[in-house]
Amino acid sequence: MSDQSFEAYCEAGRQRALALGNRGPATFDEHGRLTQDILDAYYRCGFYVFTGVVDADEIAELTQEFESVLENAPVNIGSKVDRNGQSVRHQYYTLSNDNEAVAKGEPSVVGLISHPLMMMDSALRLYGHPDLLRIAASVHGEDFVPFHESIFHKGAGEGPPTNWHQDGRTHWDETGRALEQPDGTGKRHGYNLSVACSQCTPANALWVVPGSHREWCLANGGEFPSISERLPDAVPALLEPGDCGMVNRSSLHGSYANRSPDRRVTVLVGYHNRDSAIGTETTNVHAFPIPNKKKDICYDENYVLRRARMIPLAIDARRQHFLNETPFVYQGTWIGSANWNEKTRAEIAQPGDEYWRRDITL
Ligand SMILES: O=C(O)CCC(=O)C(=O)O
Repeated sequence: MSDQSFEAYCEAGRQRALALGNRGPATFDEHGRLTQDILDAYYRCGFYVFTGVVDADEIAELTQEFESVLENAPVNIGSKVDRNGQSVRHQYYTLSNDNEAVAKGEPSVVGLISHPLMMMDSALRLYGHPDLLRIAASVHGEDFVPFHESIFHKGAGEGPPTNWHQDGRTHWDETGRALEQPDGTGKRHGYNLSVACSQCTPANALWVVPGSHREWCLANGGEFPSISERLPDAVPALLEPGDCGMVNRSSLHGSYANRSPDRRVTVLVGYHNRDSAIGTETTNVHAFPIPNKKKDICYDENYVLRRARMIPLAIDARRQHFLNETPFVYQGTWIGSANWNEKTRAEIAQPGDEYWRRDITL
């Protein structure tokens, strides 16, 4: 299809997105819970865009730290050094190797960075952001637990596509209907919340099919569409820096290759409902340096509570940095010290026992 028709598709998608009624500031009631109109729109559409959640100074800190992490990416798959010849500190980069470019000595493209809480203090602090945690408590209950974190990087003109998919793999009935109820109760797959560090336009954004979270495409021998298909009902999650796109992991979502002149950087965090995690048997695809492996697992309480510790640790790291902010009070339980200091920094990064080894795929 021509560029012109992609532009037209993008423009139509923008109009559809703005007409859905699922975007605006995060507003909370007197108990600190999201107002019902927001929850209703989220449950109806399977995603919601919160505008203006993270302030510009914090986005600047995130972006600055992200740039140095990006600079330290392996120059090509398997390299131990970055493009400046410096040793690579972490092996958490998902790269696409274009063989022709590699033959010419050009660096690979970084599409995804996993486990930013260990690489960027600004990401750890973001993870303890009071409004993000109020949103989590509103959707998943006060004792919500972690999911997984990463940073999507769709470089200008070179960002790789993300195939259409639904992440949720467990909480469907045998016919492929979601166990999650229309009011958000029941066993569920949680959400991915993308915090925008750059502008997310139709050309570089994550796209979502509204209402698709009720039915599993893979049930009864079904398949996900190819990302070469421009789905007629899909809409882009349009974000300005500081906005957050919350996408039910059961929704069909994906992103087209970014051929636009604007790069996209979105920090992805997420949380789960505790009862949907503990005791669930599934296939974990996140508790690896990069998402290229899987293992069958049943999440026991110890696993979940050790991972849940990252929430109060992040709140404490944030409290030490943003002295004038009222910290969120987490009502869940966890195992381990929740004081952020050099000892706990070393504990969460202990080789072979890093915190992300207990990421929770549902
Ligand atoms: O942001 C993107 O392009 C993809 C995000 C995604 O696939 C996910 O959150 O599962």
